[in-house]
Amino acid sequence: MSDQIRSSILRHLRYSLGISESQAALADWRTALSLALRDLAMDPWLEAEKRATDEDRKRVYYLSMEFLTGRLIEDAAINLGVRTEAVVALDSLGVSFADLVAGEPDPALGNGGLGRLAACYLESMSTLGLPAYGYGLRYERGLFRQSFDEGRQVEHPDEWLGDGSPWSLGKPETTHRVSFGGSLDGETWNPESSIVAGAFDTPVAGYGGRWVNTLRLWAATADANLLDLGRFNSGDFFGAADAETWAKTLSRVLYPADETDLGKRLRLSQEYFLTSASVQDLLERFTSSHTDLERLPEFVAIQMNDTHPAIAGPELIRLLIDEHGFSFDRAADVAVDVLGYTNHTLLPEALEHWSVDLMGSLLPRHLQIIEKLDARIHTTYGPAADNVHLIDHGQVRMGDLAAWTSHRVNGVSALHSELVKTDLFEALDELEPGRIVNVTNGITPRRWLKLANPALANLITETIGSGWETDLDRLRALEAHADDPAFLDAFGRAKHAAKQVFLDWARETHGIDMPHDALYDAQIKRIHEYKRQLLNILWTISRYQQIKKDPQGAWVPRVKIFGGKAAPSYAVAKDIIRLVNDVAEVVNNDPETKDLLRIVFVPNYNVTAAEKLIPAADLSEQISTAGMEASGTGNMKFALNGALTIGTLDGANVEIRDEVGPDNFFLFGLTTEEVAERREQEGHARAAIEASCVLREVLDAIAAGAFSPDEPGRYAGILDLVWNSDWFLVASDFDAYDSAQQVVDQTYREPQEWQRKAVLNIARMGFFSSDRAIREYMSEIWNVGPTF
Ligand code: 26V
Repeated sequence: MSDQIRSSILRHLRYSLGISESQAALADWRTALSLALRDLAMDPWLEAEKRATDEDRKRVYYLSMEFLTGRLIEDAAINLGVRTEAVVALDSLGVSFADLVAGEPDPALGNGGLGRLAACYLESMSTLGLPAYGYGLRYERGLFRQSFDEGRQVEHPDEWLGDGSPWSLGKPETTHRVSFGGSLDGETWNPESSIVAGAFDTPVAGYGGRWVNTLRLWAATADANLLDLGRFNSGDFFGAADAETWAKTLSRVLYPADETDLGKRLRLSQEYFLTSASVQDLLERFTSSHTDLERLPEFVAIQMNDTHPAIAGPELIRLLIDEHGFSFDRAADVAVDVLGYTNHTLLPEALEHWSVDLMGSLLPRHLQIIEKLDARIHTTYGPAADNVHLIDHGQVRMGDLAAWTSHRVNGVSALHSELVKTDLFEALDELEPGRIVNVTNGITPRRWLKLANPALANLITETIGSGWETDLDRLRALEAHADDPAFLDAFGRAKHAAKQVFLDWARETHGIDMPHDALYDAQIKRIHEYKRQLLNILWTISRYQQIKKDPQGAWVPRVKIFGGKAAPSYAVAKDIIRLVNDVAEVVNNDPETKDLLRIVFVPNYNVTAAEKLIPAADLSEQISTAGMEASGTGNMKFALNGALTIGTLDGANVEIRDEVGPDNFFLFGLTTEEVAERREQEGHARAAIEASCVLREVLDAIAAGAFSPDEPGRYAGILDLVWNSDWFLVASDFDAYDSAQQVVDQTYREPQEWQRKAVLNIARMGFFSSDRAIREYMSEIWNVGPTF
């Protein structure tokens, strides 16, 4: 096989790229290897599509505005079973696989958890042999690249397409016209303009290479009609291209905000562009081999990843009525049977709504359909549905629209799904019991263990054999080794090796140095007040102050690692980033403390950084205000890689703790119910601060400018929030967090005890495989039977 790969690389270098071996730069070898691997995926890819068609299998369509795939080369090589062969082939050509992969762009087509979940799920659907398409947008620019300037976040454009994107196959013959604006004549829509969506396909190979699905990303394509020749000929060259510029804008940028709906008109246009192109595409596939659209639900399941594609219901209904002669009621019934909706957040500011004016001007026919859907709910359920409104106060509520046009609504952890029932869609749960279900998130063990952590993956395979890659429950067999000192030693060496990989990467990529022998304590995720990076840095300051008081004390050396981006418009989140960096500047340069406490803010956190960092971590910070983190998936990745969690009873933390056992999890903090009660108490923040001398001292130091001597008032805003409102209960949870951190230290002082707990965490993580999650979607939501 390595010979075959070698000659394929050479062939692509010469005949696809037109470059001779002696002239090839590393980037050329990278492209050639990508093309060679893509070739290996091609036969199973075409075969999968053929089989799905021949056997008339039900297909799943996963609609998502975000797919955070991470780098593709190594993942494809592993899943196609040729990683070793690819390394050997390149070696024989004098090229290092590691160097080659290190320069691969990481497509940042997502903001965070929701986009990464979509990528894990696509990979699992392929591994399970489920015929599926991921549908998304091919943003020219992904999420911004982050750097720091004097501690402040600076955003730079992301240029992920710079390498010509060898993995994505343009399909010029696959296009759909998406219409906008115009007017209604009764129920006839006369749109004002349209934009052509062109398909770009990326293969998603399942583990073992037996099945390959498609990630189809839509790009706004050049369309001759868009150039206004009249204006052009009259000399208005720029004005002539206005329509074309607007069209191209649709797939230009990914929204970097995950808490506000900025740029409303563009954002809604992007969502409709994705949804309409995808629904047209899947209907075309269906009608090419079927005649009876009434039977669509037997052959098609559409999953809406949050409300971003929630216009799918009205769009499908529109197409069934306007193009296929359905009645409104039949069309609505079919749509509900086909659609499913996953909710990923309860945060009110992230629940999308669009003004009736905007919806009416951009999508008048859809607005009309939404009004009819709203009326239908009230005729069906009568007064019991009095509180249900798809349109309210001049706003179209996309969460309610998605929920009421789906046969299943799911939350992403047990706790979150309960809150979806009680706090978000109470009427739906009462009127249609059983419609709201839970599917706890999962992660793919291929990328998050086998690829990211070869040292640990090899140890596991040596100890319990292979097979865990596709049956993660087999990790349970590691329990039998949790008391074996030789095995624990080997685990310690694997962790040590992973730390070395992270250290080398951090030094080479970012010029950051840190001690090797320390407790690596990491919090990596979007910067959000509810995730409470602030709690973490306040505690870090308290540790600094304690060490300063007792520099000879028996402190457990710690490296506090932070990673994450703030939405460019989220001022408080940006202040938190700056505070972490300012504190790092003081602590890391203090000779008395720098070997005992180090703060590292890894810039530009992304999938690649996560792959380096997670295997190296000893402690995973999952410290959100209870009730606010829908699930979390980083929490699962850390535990699978043998980090212990310090966390609140929030999201999937609850289930992680249930699985690994309370003794193997550092729990602290208020529960969801206690959070609600505490928020009702007048002056709770001030009371909590006054009861905690440790916290008080921390806040006083910040206020005195200890970390911003040139501008002592820099953090007045943050301090005011903590003292006077503290919605996220940083002050209320501080002392409990501090106590839990003391237990962390005590445990870490007993290396075998720590390692035993870490191994038990790994052994009990089987449940959190995305294969399990996808099987649940298959049986509870998509109604598709087992595959292979
Ligand atoms: C909202 C918006 C609003 C408009 C602008 C762009 C944008 C982009 C994303 C979002 C919603 C973000 C929701 C999200 O990522 N939720 C996370 O989903 C993870 C996967 O289920 C879950 O583990 C995290 O707990 C949850 O925060």
